[in-house]
Amino acid sequence: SLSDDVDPDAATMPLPQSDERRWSDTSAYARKKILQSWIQLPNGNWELGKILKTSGEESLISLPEGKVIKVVSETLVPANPDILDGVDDLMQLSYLNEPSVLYNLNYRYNQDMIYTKAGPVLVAVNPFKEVPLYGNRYIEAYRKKSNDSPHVYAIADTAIREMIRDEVNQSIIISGESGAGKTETAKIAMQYLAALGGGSGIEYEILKTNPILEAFGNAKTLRNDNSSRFGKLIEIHFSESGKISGAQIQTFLLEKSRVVQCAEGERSYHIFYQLCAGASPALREKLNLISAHEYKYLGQSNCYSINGVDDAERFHTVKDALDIVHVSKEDQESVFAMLAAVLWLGNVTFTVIDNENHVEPVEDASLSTVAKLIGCNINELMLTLSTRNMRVRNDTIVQKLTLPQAIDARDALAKSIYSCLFDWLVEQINKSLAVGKRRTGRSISILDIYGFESFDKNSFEQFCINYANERLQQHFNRHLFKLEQEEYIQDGIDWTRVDFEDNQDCLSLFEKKPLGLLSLLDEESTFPNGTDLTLANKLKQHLHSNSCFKGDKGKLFTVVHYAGEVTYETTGFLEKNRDLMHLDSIQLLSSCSCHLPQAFASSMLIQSEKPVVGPLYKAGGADSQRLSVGTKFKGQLFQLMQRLGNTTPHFIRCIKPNNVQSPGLYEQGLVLQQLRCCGVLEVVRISRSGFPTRMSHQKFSRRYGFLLVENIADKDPLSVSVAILHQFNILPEMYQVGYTKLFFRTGQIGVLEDTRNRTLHGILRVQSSFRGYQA
Ligand code: AOV
Ligand code: MG
Repeated sequence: SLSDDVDPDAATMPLPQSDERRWSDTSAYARKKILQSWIQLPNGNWELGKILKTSGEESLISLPEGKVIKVVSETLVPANPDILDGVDDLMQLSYLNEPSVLYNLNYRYNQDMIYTKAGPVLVAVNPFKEVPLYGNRYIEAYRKKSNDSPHVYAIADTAIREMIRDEVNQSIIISGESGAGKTETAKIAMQYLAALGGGSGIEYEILKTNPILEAFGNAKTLRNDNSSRFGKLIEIHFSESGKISGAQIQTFLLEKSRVVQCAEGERSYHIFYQLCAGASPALREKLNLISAHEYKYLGQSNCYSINGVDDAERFHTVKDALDIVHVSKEDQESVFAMLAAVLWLGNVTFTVIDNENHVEPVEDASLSTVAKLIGCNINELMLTLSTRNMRVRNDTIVQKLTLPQAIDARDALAKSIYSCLFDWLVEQINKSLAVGKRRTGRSISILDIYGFESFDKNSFEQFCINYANERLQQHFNRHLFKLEQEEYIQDGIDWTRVDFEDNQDCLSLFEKKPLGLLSLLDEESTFPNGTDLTLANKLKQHLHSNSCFKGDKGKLFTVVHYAGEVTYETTGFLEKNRDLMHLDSIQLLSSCSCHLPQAFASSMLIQSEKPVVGPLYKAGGADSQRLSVGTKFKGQLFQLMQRLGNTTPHFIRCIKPNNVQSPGLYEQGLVLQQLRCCGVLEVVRISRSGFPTRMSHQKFSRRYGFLLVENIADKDPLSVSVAILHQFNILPEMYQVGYTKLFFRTGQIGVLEDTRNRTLHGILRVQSSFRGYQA
């Protein structure tokens, strides 16, 4: 039922029956003289076989090892002729089916050609090793257009050109699972923009934001040794002459919980280990630093180092980068003091002081170091960690904390110091990169967020990360499928719809009010008696009939995401969504003698969205006007989508070829699953069968009308256009005439442009030789 301009038999092809054959063009083999076919082995992988004989129901196939097997002809999937091996755009494949695409990407991957076009989308397969594709020589080649193989550089180049030509802001939107290569790809794109738009020196600063943000916002996870734990949009501004004039970075929802807790085999943020390994003896002494494994926050996951990474060396890289973005030495030292304070907070312990299990912090070196590093009174620190001021009617009463409450208070303080520090750094960077007066409004934004994640245990963080990925997926769908096809239909052209996996249902599951995941979570977060279990029950009660939701036992529930099912455990959801910061802690920070804690305290108070509990508010419940983490994140994502909606997007899809971060290992099943869920093959199909070039009747008749032999003086643009098409024998299947526009298949307009150029050239030559004759 899919239209397909390459295979004339497409319309008569039987509908694919199973998922595996969603794209298989199983046409009549004997009739079409197809020589090779893909055979699916019992392990799911595909192998290329020669068709020896087909007779109706069954076919004889010879496999590479010389084995001959008999298969049901229906199951054959046509393979492309060898001449198409490794084509650099999947659009060029005669047979567009899953095994052919898998094979093509694999063929290229084996030769370090990790980039392949899928129509308008660039597919990048992570090499997990250095590949010789980058640097000045390559940048130069793409700039001069002497290299036209698919590359991030080519995408960045197109973005710059289109920004200048159309005067429209551009975006480079990078997506893919965790560990697929988004962050590396974003850096490669930045490298190209910096090389072409450089000159003022600001480009150097822009590149140096990467090591800083990665140190503070990336960590080793089970999926990726350098996993981004925040989302990032960097908007690079250009002057009229195409030179970089500044940049602005926006970050999204940093994973705070990692500061105090991370899973076995994972690490906290890189900067902690870098500081412990790389600090000079003087700094060590000043911060009272000990080694990483002596800090409880870092010790709990039993993982201190990353293969091939020298944390001490990275520390120096980060310090140099901080210099370059104008963070003063003094501020840098304050930053390191905050990091040390967070680490030492984790080592603060408590003792029980009465028979009601109330506790107070042990007065040891950990506690006094924290007080010294943030510059507060040690007694006030002790009180903040062991008591809570509460307003009951008109009195303020002091409540003593039990051990779990005190640990929560301590960890909350550590998390907020860290996340404020992160925001503060981004603010400093933005000040340094500020666009200034030379702003033209032209920009290229690069989006690099945390990729889709599915672990054995998934919590609130994965919930938010995967929700963000759903949003991004919809942007991709809208742009490449929905809007494209709507334009065809609106203009009344003959078009058979290409189906795509719309993820609106899953997004609605998150966003619907009042019965969506986020609303229900918010509601339960405001109930004083809400627990992780009551939340799980509430979700199951209201959402059990939603096709994207599955209730599981206890605190578990499953969401059917575009990229697969993920089972979440509600443990900690309410607390993380509320993200309460006790006023006592904010007051403690504002009383500090160091300037960073003071700045953090005021930013926490100013940020009206920040829920605060304390004497001003009722105990246990957050002020209802303050936004929860989930709702705030949703708002940020909406804004992001709006901003991206005003740009011309360029999409890059990163693919992770294996789960062990190894070079040279290409797992068919894993790659296929990623290609399927992000709709890469549908994109190719739509581009191939679609009409990507379009021009209004007016513009077309103006541009090519002079080529006509007949007189067109009093004709309307539509008639002129049709006359042009006829005169140049453009085949009817190569174009469509819409109400307002003409639509062309790929490459068609080129023929006309050539004629136009030749004719114009001829006219000019005649003119100049005429002038020459006169002279
Ligand atoms: P991600 O950004 O997509 O994951 P990264 O960009 O961090 O993934 O890539 C993971 C690792 O793959 C990198 O640390 C490199 O070792 C390797 N890699 C990726 N692209 C390339 C390349 N072009 N050349 C060489 N090595 C590469 V996450 O942030 O976890 O979603 O949240
Ligand atoms: Mg990343």
